[in-house]
Formats: sequence, structure tokens, C-alpha cells
Amino acid sequence: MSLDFYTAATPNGWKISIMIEELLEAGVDLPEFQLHSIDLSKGGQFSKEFTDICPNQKIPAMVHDGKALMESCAILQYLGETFPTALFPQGQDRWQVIQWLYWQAANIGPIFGNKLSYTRYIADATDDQKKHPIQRFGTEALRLVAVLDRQLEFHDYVCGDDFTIADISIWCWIRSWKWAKVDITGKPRVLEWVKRVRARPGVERGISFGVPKEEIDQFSEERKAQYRKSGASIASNNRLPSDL
Ligand SMILES: N[C@@H](CCC(=O)N[C@@H](CS)C(=O)NCC(=O)O)C(=O)O
Repeated sequence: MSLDFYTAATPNGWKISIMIEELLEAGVDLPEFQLHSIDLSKGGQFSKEFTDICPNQKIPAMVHDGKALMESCAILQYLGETFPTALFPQGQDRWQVIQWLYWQAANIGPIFGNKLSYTRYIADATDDQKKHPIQRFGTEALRLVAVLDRQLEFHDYVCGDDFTIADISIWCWIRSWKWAKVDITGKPRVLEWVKRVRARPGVERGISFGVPKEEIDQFSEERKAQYRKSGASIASNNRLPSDL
């Protein structure tokens, strides 16, 4: 049995390292696995080897016994189903989790990702050109945070009393609210949930993938500059080839 993950120190990448650590915390006897770091700033995602595994040329991806899988939420669901724990319930209850997983993939990831890119990374547009997308994605991000806030009214986690893969997928984006300049301080329930999830030992180990422990919650100026530089090249329109 072989299990290989292809990832990087980014919100979508941390979903996978957190899931691995949470499965271990839940007592799952995972098969031996390899974590492969893909250097996005050097275009590792465009290599032939990686494209054969992940046709969309974005991390994360995995290969389990010769079967390749892309898309972070599909990988979370696959791992949740393959190694059953409360992280992904079985039977009818799983639909509660699946709907929030889709919600994350269709909304939180793209909206927070775009807000972050326009706020911190995109270098091939003027400030004037960036104004409208920043306003658009910033306003929509706040609407999504309000949706999450309402969902957290009666329970500690997104789908109830148990921490699930829905929390993993959503948290990996929301926790960087300061970096993305999405002010969630008006939603104390969301802030509390951010802290509650952060306090989990599996989450702590998972988010330290690619980042020294002392910088998990506060990147050094050097690391911020490094993310800005590689973010600018990744988010550039020149990096959207239409001939794969
Ligand atoms: N919907 C995808 C999004 C993956 C994604 O955007 N990954 C980013 C890193 S967070 C990436 O690989 N970017 C490289 C690029 O766009 O060239 C998922 O959830 O897996």
C-alpha cells in the first residue's frame, strides 16, 4: 500500500496536513505516507510529473495505491471515508458535512483567495484597477462570515458538536483573516471558533507544515515578504496558460 501527498504551505495545502494529524489524533493507524512539497513559486505545479497526477495543476493532490486524486475537499472526503472517524460521519449525517464542504470549495476558498490575492499579491494591476475586486470580494467574504456565524449559533463546530472535515476546510481560510484583511471581529462566535479549532493539537501540528512553530500565528516580516513575492508570481495573469 502506498500513500503520497503533494502539498505546500498554503491554506489548501494545510487542509491535508491537518487532516493527517487529526486522523492520527483519532487513533487511526495510517499506512506509511510521504509528503512531497511542491514549490509553487518555481512552477512545480506545472511539471509533467505533477500534471499527470493533478490535471488542474494546483496543490494539493494525492496518490493512494496508484489512484490519483485532486481537489482538497475531495481528498478530505476520501480520507474521511477510507479511515472512518467522527471527522466524517457515516450514513445520512454525512450530508450535513458534505454540504458545508461544497460550500467551502465553491465560496470560502475562491472568495477569500481572491480577496487575499488582490489585497496582498497581485502586482500586474494598478491600485485603481484593484479597487472594485477588493470591494466586491471583501463584501462577499463578510457575507460568508455572517453565514458561518449563524451556523455556529448553537454548536461548537460547523456541523454540530463534533469537529469534522468541514471545519478543517473552512478554518484554513478564515484563520488568515488579518492577512486577507477581512475583519471578522464583528462576529465573536466566529472568532471563538477560530481559537477553538486552533487549540486542537492535531491542528497545531498540521499547520506547522512548511512554517516554523514560532511563526504559525504570526509570520515574520521575512516570511511575509517571501509570500508576497511568490504570491505575486502565482497570481499573475501570465501564469494562466491555456495550452497545457
Ligand atoms: N479548488 C482547489 C484549489 C487549489 C489551489 O488553488 N491551490 C493553490 C495553492 S492554495 C495552488 O496550487 N496555486 C498554484 C497556482 O495557481 O499556480 C482545491 O481546493 O484543491
